[in-house]
Amino acid sequence: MKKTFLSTLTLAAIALSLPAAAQFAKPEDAIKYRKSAFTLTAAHFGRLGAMATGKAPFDAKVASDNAEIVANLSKLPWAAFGEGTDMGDTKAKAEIWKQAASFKEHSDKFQAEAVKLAAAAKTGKEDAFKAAFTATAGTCKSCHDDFRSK
Ligand code: ASC
Repeated sequence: MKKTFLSTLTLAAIALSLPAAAQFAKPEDAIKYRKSAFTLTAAHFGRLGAMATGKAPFDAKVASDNAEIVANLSKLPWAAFGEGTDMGDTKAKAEIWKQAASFKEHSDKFQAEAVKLAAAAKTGKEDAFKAAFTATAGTCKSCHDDFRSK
């Protein structure tokens, strides 16, 4: 049991540190991976959004659980934006690779705000949750504005 858990952790650590090219056999695989990660992120972020905008009642446990998932998912897509993954079934703009430092800043900002959102949700305070949700949603939007085609 313990050994399995440690192996899983080791594998996860390796997966997060491997260069993108080593993780994905084909560019389509990388594109599919990052789109899957964003699909999951949107689903869990959407549950938070429903509560943040009053479309669903605030439930501290649901908020905390989903925000934790978003914070974890926020780490995943970036390794799948390697060279050669700009073409295909993707809305990714060429600017991602042309302005790589700016794209990295945007992705770092999202990850940082997602961690703060998870922390805010954990307090169980609705106001703190809503403020952190708004801040995080702003990082989604600004990256989409610059780096995702309509
Ligand atoms: C969501 C979602 C996004 C972001 C973005 C925030 O719920 O799916 O892409 O929020 O709309 O502006």
